[in-house]
Amino acid sequence: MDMDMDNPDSKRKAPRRKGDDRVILHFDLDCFYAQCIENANPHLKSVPLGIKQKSILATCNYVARKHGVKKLMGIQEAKRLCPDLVLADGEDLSPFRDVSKQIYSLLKSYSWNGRVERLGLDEVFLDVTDVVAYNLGLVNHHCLEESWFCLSREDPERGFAFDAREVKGCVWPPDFVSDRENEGTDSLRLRLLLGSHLAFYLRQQMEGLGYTSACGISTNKLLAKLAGDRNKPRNQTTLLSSHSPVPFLDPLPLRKIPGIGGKTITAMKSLLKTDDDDDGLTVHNARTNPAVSPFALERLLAGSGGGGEKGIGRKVWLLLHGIDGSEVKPARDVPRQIGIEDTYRGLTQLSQVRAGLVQITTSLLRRMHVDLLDDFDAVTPPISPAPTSVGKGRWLAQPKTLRLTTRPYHSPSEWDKFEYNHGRVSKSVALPRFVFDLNIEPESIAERLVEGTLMPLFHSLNPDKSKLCIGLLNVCVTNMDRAKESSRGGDIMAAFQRQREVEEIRGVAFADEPPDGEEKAEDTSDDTEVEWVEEEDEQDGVRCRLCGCVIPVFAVEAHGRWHELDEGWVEPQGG
Ligand code: TTP
Ligand code: MG
Repeated sequence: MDMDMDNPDSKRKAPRRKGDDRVILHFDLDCFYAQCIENANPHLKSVPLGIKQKSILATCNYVARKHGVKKLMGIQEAKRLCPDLVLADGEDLSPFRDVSKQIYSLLKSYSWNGRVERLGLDEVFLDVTDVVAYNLGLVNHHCLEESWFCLSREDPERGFAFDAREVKGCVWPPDFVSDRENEGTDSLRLRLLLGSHLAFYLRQQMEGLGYTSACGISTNKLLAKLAGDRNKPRNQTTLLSSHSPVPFLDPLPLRKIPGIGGKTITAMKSLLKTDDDDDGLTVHNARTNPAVSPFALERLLAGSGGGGEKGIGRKVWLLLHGIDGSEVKPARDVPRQIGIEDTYRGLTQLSQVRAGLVQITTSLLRRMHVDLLDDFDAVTPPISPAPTSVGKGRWLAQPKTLRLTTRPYHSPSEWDKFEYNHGRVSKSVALPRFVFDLNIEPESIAERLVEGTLMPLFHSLNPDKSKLCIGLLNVCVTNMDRAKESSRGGDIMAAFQRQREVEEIRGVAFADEPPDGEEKAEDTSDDTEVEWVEEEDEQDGVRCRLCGCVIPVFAVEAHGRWHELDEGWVEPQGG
């Protein structure tokens, strides 16, 4: 790297771009929960629809957005703006999770390198560098309009026809003029162009399942995500910044940059000596201010002063220049952990705690059957009912650890005092083997697990019964033990084989299995990697520590629960 972190004078050197030989797609489903509900109730597609969680809208469809209704708006305000707004309940996340899984499986099935990463429930990154490189070699430069995009190395007939003279969908900058004559055959433009046609094809496949989406096409995750945001809904944008992404980023509010959180923005404001509100503070303001340098940012954000990790200054500096070396993580066929939680207005009796735990644990066991058994149905309808009977099939992975987490109840008046997780305590034990017995109803297993394991854990976490006032219970299984051929007598390989066959029947290639020890790939030491999870909170509503959205105080709880989905698929219950 050509920057010297210890030398403030190095601050004006343009950072070297890295990773721009990749082609990255970022898909974000349009008004996701609303589309799920609409597909189950098609008559709702043409009316303004809001999806309600407690007293706010988790989302709303685009018909409602035309009336000024917005995501995370309070119901009252939304009704005032749009009296005809139809409200649907969005407390039960199971149908959204099922659709999310279905869309993810679809996209995964088109990947050659297995780099397919979910972000939340409705966003997916795909690294298609290899597919694009392969197709680059197939382009006939004498007949671009009759090009063929090949989706399989084995079967040249699997693919689609396309016109390689133009990028598909929107481009940025909108007035981009290509110098095709001089760009050569391996130009960045041509690779992004191929990426744009693949993105369009994949969006059409998702539409075949009933789901429209926005997509960004660029050379790294940061830029792909931001590009996709440009033209929503049901559209796509290719960032053709063959020289520099800086003009694209410069006008954006700093808070829009994933990886730059509220804490960074507050610190930055002090460095810039500005009182601009968050929307007024742009990337350009920060990038061009003489006080801002990797060195100054490091001093400000890392160590004792800022509390950030070493190297944060440089990371932020690179972000301001559109540089993000972070890899699209390899796809997982089983989640890292599965957790279910519920929030309460203060449980004071042990009998209430016990009942809550039985309910959560029953849901958790059902979720384990869906996510960890190999008999998944590849052609499930978009909204499928949660399984209610005893599970079938074989375990693809068995979690070894059971964790209970509790948190005291915080009344709404305390929400601005405490973070969402304030007072959370957890304890883990080995998960008893009887939970994997598929001949016993989940309800019976749950009763046994609560009585024999979870209640004792609860007592050790909350020894003082006289002060009981529980606001949250979370039960989670983790530490997955993937089934091996040797220990399963060949079952697991047969399972993967069956899974492949199902995929092949659908006419798509199955992604390579991620290598064992895939965690390593996530823990990359790449020094231009962006942290995709950030931390901080703020006044004026509350700035979410994870996504940077400012949300009304009353929505903090619901929003926090929603974010649990990002990490390990933790599913909140209604209530
Ligand atoms: P988003 O992708 O942020 O929103 P969206 O898909 O509804 O709308 P858009 O067309 O702008 O992409 O989030 C995906 C889903 O996650 C959303 O449908 C509802 C849910 N969600 C919450 O439950 N709470 C939240 O705070 C947010 C931001 C989203
Ligand atoms: Mg979305």
